Amino acid sequence: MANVAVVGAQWGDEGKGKIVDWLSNRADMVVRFQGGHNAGHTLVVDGKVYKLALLPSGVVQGKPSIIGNGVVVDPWHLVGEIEKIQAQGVAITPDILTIADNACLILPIHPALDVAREAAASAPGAKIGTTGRGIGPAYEDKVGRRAIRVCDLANEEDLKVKIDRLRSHHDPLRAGLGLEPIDPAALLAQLLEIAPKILPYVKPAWRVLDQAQKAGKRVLFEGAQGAFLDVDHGTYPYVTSSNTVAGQAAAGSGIGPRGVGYVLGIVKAYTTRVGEGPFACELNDEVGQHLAVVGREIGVNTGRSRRCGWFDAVLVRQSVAINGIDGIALTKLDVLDGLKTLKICVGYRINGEVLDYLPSSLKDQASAEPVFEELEGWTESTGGVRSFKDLNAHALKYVRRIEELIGAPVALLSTSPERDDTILMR
Ligand code: 2SA
Ligand code: MG
Repeated sequence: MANVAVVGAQWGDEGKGKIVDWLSNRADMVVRFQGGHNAGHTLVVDGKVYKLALLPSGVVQGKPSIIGNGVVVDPWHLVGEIEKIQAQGVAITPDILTIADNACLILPIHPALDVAREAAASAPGAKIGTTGRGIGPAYEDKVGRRAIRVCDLANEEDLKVKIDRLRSHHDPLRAGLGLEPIDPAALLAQLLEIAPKILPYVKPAWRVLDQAQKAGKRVLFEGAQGAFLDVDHGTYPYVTSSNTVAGQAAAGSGIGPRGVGYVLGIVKAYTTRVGEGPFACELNDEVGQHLAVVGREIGVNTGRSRRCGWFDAVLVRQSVAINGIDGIALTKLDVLDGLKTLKICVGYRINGEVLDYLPSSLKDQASAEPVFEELEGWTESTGGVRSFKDLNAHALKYVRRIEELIGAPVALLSTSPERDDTILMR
């Protein structure tokens, strides 16, 4: 199949950046279909490091790239990111970058609301641990049918009307949080100032995609976050506000479901999550410390430390089902080097019963106790191993057991941050 969708199969930070980098080399076009600048990918191309949050990874390699309708776009952040990447010597032109005209904007009022709400959340469990980028409030305005969209930037009168509509919704909310009312003239001026920097890239993205399809181009759909941060399928309410699963690659870019192609789930050889929420396999001991330190588990985007734990096969099996994952890329196996015994979660004990799936109720999720299976670890280094036959027997056994438990094959194995340390398993 020509097209590939890359999705996080856990709670984000599975190492999508490196795999997307590796795959975008082989694609003709790269598309972002959800989330916003709450994503954070580091790309290393020809020894140069690029940090992207909103731009699709393809731009760095000069591949036509699309910011799809499912993305929420902070135009000021975007212009800043374009300028930063351009300063690194990458040409970003309207031939390379398309911004969907029907994508919704993140306005300065959104991060302000996001941050104020988090700060005001004092009841137990009320804090989500968001990235503070305004993602949630922007999607609220989108589904509330009052968002300002990218296409509105071309029309001052439309902007005025929409700003008024936003005021009637937001001003009471802002007052409740001690924020000043929206200053409509200032917001309008800000939007009119940024508009000419955005509009050259704005197109009906679905058409660009349709034409690429008809010309036989290979498209890479670049997911952000992970399946258990999905607003429907994740550990709600400790989720992001978009659908992060592979199905969204179609709706969030304007292509039919068959156009999505092969679904590659990115899976870390252990589990991490950032922010609040249930995490049955979390380790607060020296093994957790090992994973955090050796795995350098610090967020690209917000610099927050990630919570770490054992591999959760129950979670990933569920992810394989809800995403329609055809194969996985298993990352950071080398982080497990040197651990004597490895554990894999194969069930959850909840209210005295063992379940082989994660139930939807937050209470059940929070009380779930992992049922573990133990495997022998290895002392050999798997870091940088470039051929399947060079993996030691215990590491291979661990990989094979994961495949069995999750019901999907390991299509790629990544053994270091270097792009070339990627083993094609099949
Ligand atoms: P928000 O800001 O509303 O999306 O936050 C809601 C929850 O979602 C979590 N969240 C994330 N967790 C892990 N990684 C994220 N982004 C990755 C990064 C990018 C990736 O490296 O920064 O893997 O694609 C991410 N974005 C949001 C957040 O911690 C809250 O729990
Ligand atoms: Mg990341």
